[in-house]
Amino acid sequence: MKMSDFRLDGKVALVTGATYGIGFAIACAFAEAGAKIAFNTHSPAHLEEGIENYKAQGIDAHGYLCDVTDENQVAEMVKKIEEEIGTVDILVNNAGIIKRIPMAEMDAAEFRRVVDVDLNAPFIVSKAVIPGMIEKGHGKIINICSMMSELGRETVSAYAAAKGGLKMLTRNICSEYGQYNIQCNGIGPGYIATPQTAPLREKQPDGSRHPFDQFIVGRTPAARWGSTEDLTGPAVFLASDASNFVNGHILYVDGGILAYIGKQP
Ligand code: NAP
Ligand code: GCO
Repeated sequence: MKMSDFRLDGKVALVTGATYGIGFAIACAFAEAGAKIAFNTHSPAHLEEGIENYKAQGIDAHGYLCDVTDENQVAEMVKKIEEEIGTVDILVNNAGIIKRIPMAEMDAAEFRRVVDVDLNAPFIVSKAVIPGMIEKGHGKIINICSMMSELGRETVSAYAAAKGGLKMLTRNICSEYGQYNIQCNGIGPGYIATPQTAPLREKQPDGSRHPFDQFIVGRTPAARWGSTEDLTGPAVFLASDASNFVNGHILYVDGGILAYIGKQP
């Protein structure tokens, strides 16, 4: 093993849903490690904004308008990436949504949409890049899982079902394609400060912290929310040759939440 095994020089990385938030931070770290970056968004307004966000970091990223739940759009995007940058070496299935609704009040259509973006889309995008990886003789797929791949909580039934499923999709891609030198692993972030979790951190009318914010800090041995940068080292490791014998693993990056029973009274 050489320290240069942690580098991603010349590798083509596709990070889905990466105009901001966790995906953006991971893509920026990949670029710093030497990779060429492709990202997508399903919002036309975010496409230019995303490209500008990367430019501001000195990164010449290729942005694509693509809804990851649409098989045709994904196939078209992967074809364009191959023509414009090269075959995808590294895929991060990061795009995701959450709907916080008590299960008994949730419409089946809302449940299906969450499963569509958070579970079906990683299947669709992985399926689109795996043939190119087989041809190239190597590939890395990183699925962004969650605490909810292991734990439940009120109002997030669809999200937990999807992220639990994503953990098993990770193990299955490893099982099926490990023989082609493709490693598929997951990252399970703890509670990270991004737009997705902003409603859980909103200040109360009296200026005090949101009760959920206090709950999470108390539930995390590190006693803080995670930052997007907390995820970048683990992501670079799982994208690099330094992790070539790590396969089907979910790396929880959670400040210790899953190890902790909670504060004693
Ligand atoms: P975020 O700030 O809400 O970003 C989500 C991204 O997904 C956006 O860039 C959005 O892009 C994209 N997206 C959503 N639907 C899409 C679709 N149909 N097609 C293409 N892109 C789509 O979320 P985040 O907090 O950075 O989360 C990123 C991932 O980490 C998600 O999978 C999330 O579940 C997971 N995660 C987050 C946390 C946390 O605490 N924040 C913890 C564990 C896991 P556009 O709107 O521009 O299309
Ligand atoms: C929630 C949160 C979580 C986090 C994350 C935890 O409402 O509980 O949004 O689901 O985003 O996935 O790992």
